[in-house]
Amino acid sequence: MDMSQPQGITDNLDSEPQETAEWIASLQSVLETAGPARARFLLSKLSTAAREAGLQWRDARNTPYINTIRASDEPAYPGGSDALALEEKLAGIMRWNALAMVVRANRAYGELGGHIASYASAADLFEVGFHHFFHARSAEHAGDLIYFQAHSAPGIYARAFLEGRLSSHDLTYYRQELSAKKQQAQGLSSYPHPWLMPDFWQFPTGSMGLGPISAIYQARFHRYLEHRQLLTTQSRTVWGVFGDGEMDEPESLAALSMAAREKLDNLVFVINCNLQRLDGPVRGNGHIVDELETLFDGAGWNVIKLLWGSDWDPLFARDQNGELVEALNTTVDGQLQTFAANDGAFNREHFFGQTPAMQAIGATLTDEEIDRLKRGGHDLRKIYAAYHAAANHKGKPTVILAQTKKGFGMGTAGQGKMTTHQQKKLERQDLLDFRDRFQLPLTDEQAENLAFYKPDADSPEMRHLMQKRAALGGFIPQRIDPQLHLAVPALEQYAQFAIDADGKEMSTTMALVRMMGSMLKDATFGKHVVPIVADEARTFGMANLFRQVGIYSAQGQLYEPEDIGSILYYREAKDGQILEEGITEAGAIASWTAAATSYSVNSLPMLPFYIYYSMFGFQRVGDLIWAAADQRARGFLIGATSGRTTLGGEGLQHQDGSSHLMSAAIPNCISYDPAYAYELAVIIQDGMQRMLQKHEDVFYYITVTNENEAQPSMPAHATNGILRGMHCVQQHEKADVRLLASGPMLKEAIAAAKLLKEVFNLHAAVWSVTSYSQLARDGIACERARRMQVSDELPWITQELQASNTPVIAVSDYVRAIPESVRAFVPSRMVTLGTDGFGRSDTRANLRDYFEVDAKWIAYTAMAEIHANKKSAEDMQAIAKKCGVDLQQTLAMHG
Ligand SMILES: Cc1ncc(C[n+]2csc(CCOP(=O)(O)OP(=O)(O)O)c2C)c(N)n1
Repeated sequence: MDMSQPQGITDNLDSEPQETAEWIASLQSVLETAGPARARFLLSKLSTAAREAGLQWRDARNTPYINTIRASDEPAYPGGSDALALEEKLAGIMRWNALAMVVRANRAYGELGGHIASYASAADLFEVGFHHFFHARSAEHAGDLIYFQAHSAPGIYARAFLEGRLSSHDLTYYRQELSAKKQQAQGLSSYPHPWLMPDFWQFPTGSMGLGPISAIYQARFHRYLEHRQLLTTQSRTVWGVFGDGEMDEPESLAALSMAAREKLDNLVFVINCNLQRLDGPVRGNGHIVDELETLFDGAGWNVIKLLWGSDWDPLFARDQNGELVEALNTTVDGQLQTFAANDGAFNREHFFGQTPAMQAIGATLTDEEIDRLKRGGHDLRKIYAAYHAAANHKGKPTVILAQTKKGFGMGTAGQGKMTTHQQKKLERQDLLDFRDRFQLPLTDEQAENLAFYKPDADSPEMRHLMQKRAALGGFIPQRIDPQLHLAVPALEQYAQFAIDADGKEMSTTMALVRMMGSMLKDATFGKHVVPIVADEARTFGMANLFRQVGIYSAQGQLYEPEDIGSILYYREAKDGQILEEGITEAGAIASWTAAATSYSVNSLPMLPFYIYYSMFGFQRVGDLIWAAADQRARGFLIGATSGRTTLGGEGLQHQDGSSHLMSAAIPNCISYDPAYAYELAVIIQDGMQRMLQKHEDVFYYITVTNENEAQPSMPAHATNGILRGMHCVQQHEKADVRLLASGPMLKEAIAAAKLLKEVFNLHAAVWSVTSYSQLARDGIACERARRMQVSDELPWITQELQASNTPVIAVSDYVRAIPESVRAFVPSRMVTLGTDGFGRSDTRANLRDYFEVDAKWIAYTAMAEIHANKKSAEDMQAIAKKCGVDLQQTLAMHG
């Protein structure tokens, strides 16, 4: 027999049932007499023997389509059947109020939208957490962190209503934040949002996929704080309740192996496998649960399948020859959905009717009982058992794959229906059925009118609800901003070298790293700094920090690094401070967000600097940056090797000409593109003060470059202009032209001014524009203030340029749209130069020539404006030549 052949289909058929039974009996006997450890040992020995014999056998990653936790291993339910009954009742009330909220809003305004079916399927999963597991922040407990599935928000509002945190008046303003304000109500945001409901929501999970990766890095950041002895986080668990469809998102799965590698047993995912997403089944032709089991198990997670309710246990007990389990193994999700959408009689015929043995099992139940057979995620007892196991599992993160029915309880109106996701209107009869299904004490009229229902405060269910939350420390979710004071170091302490640079050559990246290195040395402040990189620390000259503060590694360093003899050796340490995330910008930004919101989540302000290739920031992980903005992050994003022409040689995928366009759209992101080290210092100092001392919910995006240049010392009185967006670096009373330039373009503008003087004896004044986007925002704000009759103040750029009406040339190493954004506030003719188009691989000089942004092109553009319509084409060509530009050749080459 050729034992090297992989297993074939015929191997699945049992040719020797007697022999099989003997093997199984032996295993059971070992289990009973010697215990599970011995049984596991023998199985692994058998597996080794099989491998050595060349069998090419490996255990399937999938377990059968049944619950992982056996009924006999379930812990007692806290409070017993009384508590169970009350909690079931409460879950019904939550479901009703959530439904009523959505349907009412849409009856009034059909455009508002909202979701019923998702929370209807997730309610029990949420409720067991709320009653028994989710700790609020209190004197005794720092609080668990829960990432709630965003579109199940109505369920969270419904709970807050019973808890007395929201009134019925508030509930009528679901998805109507603006109208609510006018009516002294708390508007309820569609999805969790820390700006719109700042005392309530902690994590903005509305964009699918961001919740899972954020939860993982949040749990990891807790470990980091713990290992650095900054915070005790051991009792805290990060929970994430997500949809099975959401697992399609690459970000959802992106960090699974990291979570396992870091042994994040402070992390639990609950995936609500209602088998449906928006359009239809998640895996109609397969099992999403099995697929996720394989993925999570393969990544190293503890996987708990929670598929069937307690009423299935007697059915499995009767399943002598395994036909029921085999039917579940082979019934694909699309079919399971159809079973969910149909009644008991249908299920008897089409599911239990498959074999005589199954028919016999089905015959023990009435149609009504078959209809009510619960999936695991709707059985509080089973859910409790799974959560209990997850919360107590050591050494691995846990995922609970909970099978539910989408639109549970919505009957023929929605349960398991293909279109249920978007259902937000219910007919009268559907409402009455729903009321009856969950035994709500509402009259027909109340049900029809979608009355919110809250039992009396001294009713058993309300007392139970309040007692349970009191025992877990209070209500959740809850967001705080404790406004803790953190003294930031004085500018001179870490950036004197930049203020008094005196012509010293350095790049702005070098300056930044040096500033950060000094800050890290500060005895009290330094420990709050979190340097983050995604495998580019050496690119940015940060290797010196490896030795200085170490790279965080939960395991420390288990090897002797190759470069141990070097003073900059690669030092990993359990209390290391640098987060070296590897090549995952998504992971790095998730870490940054965890650090940047630590002031709220942990009442421990941290100051993260995430330094990355600017091209791989807003473009690559822009949605995660928006989520950080939503979460009111405070920290620095440093776009290094920035600029379309300043990163020579790298070609179009690495050269960034657009990040400032994207960052400008985020309202609480303050962007700067400084030219000089001293500007960088002033900006960082102001940023630290605003974020850490004034508790402003802003974060900074600063681009730095790797171009070495002579750094001037800071002129007097420059601070205000630097921060507002522009300051004059070369003044001239009678300037013929004004040059505005940001970042690396400033030196080109200065060189252009020199050229204009030397060749044409014309004078140019030059401004360093540290931020076109801040100038534009200021301009828009001033314009509105004037319109609203509150202020006459002119925009800063207008103030700077109003002294004359000579032409303005505004240059950027980014697309023209960036300097264009200030045009409305420039009181004279203006031309913008920028780097629109695809990048190229070449030298900086050639790139700047190609994009027509270098000194000679700036000078020629200035001449063209000075002489606008006054010179012949020949004269202009001659002027261009004097500037060093050949117009005809350029047109011939580039069009
Ligand atoms: C990035 C992103 N893409 C699309 C959506 C729109 N969307 C909201 S919910 C949803 C379906 C969710 O399905 P699932 O995760 O299975 O959750 P369920 O509602 O079934 O519980 C979609 C496509 C979104 N919110 N975010």
